[in-house]
Amino acid sequence: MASKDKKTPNTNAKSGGKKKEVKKETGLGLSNKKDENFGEWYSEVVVSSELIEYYDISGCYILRPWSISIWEAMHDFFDAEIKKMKIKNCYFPLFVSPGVLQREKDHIEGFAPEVAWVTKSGSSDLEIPIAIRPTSETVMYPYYSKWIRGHRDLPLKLNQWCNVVRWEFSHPTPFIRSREFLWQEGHTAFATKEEADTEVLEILELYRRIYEEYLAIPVIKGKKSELEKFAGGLYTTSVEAFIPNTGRGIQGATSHCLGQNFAKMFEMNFENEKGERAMVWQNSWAYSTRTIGVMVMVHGDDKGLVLPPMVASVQVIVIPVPYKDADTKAIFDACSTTANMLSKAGFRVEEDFRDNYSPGWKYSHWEMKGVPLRIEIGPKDVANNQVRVVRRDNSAKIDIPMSTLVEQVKDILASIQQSLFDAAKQKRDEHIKVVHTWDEFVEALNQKKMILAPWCDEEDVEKDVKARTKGEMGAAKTLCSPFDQPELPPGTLCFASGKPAKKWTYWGRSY
Ligand code: 87F
Repeated sequence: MASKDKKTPNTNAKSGGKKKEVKKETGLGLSNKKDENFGEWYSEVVVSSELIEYYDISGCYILRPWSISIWEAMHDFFDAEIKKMKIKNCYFPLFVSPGVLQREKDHIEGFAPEVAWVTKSGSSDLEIPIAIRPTSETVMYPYYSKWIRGHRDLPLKLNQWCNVVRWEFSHPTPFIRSREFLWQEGHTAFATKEEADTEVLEILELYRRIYEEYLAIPVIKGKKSELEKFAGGLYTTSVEAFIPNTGRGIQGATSHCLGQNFAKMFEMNFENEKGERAMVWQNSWAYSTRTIGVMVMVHGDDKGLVLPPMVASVQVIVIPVPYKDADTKAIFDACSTTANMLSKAGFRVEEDFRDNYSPGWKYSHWEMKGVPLRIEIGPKDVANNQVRVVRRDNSAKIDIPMSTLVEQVKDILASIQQSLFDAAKQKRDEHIKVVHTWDEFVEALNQKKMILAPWCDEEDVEKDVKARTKGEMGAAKTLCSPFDQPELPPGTLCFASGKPAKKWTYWGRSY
């Protein structure tokens, strides 16, 4: 093992590296506290838990196996679900020719500064510079146009798992805002708007499930305002999460109905059943590695990462606790037996048999990495045919007889998954404030709340709210209008304009 890894739980610890050398228990972990120094805490957690390593290009990060395994857990779920929906995977090139990119120039205008270009090969300039995909509409749709001829070619439902590059200039944050990130992008084309509308919501439901069932993070499903929607589309739906420590909302994933805008630009039309030319209806949808950042921010604590069991590549870590004069072999054998038993039962288990680290060091290490359950086995446990189980989320310790271990581990992991969600939801809900007036709105914003307010749904009013709340912390904007709308009694007025309100909308500062 590389000497760097040995430093994990305690960046100040001596990491000498000689085998056999038993490390002192330092009890040290993170040097920043989540509630005192959130930004620094986050930067420290993502590195110390071995999710990422910083890279020498700003805004780019190395995703280490620990983060990729989380990405894979979500991938496996989502990929299987979209296959049930008859969506097929494909792969289009990373590069975009400038001509095609320009074809959607209306909506790309705002995004243009973020597009990265390849201008040289070796030392010679390319005759025509080549763009790197920031998203793949312009890459894919010329071929959709070619492949879609008649109504029998529809629906065309493709997805790709890939990287994209957006040369952001605002402050980069690992997972949350990076210049290259991983995502899946789905691009589908239908004969009718009804089919497209249905799919938008089916995909959004999968995104809700990724957040709520896998990452244990409550989200709000809703529709984006005209100002905040994807400009190239007809309407945008999203799942919105909330980071209590910063009081910011964060868009978790988006599912767009593109309408026929791109069909016009890229001439995606087909002969319908009546023999007439018709234009396709399209959707596009994506979630990215940002999901992992939201998970770290919501569940992490002062000991490091906290992984929901559903996405943990190691759900249970087994650690031998040998004492002087104790029968070490019996302890190690009990660890292996335990790990094998749990592994056979379908849990993701590992043993930490390294002999150059003390049990205490190992406890801190696996706590830092967020493993949901730790099993400690010492001489007393061997004698009693039991193990000691410690929960990462609440530090509860339980002695469990080997005879009921499998069932109990199953129950405890389920309970951890549920508790994480419940705790996150309770905290999120405490930060939601319903307001009716501008003064209440400003007060709630200063208290870092996510605000639910009746709104007239006018773009000028939204722009005005942005302008009036501009400041060091960033302006407030609409997050979404929840599908689940509270009752809006007749006569309710917009909190910002005083005009009749049309809907309830979530507002807040956001990432
Ligand atoms: C940055 C540079 C160039 C976002 C960009 O949300 C273009 C864009 O089109 C751009 N940043 N977007 C919008 C992406 C829309 C849409 N694409 C497919 C999605 C889901 C997946």
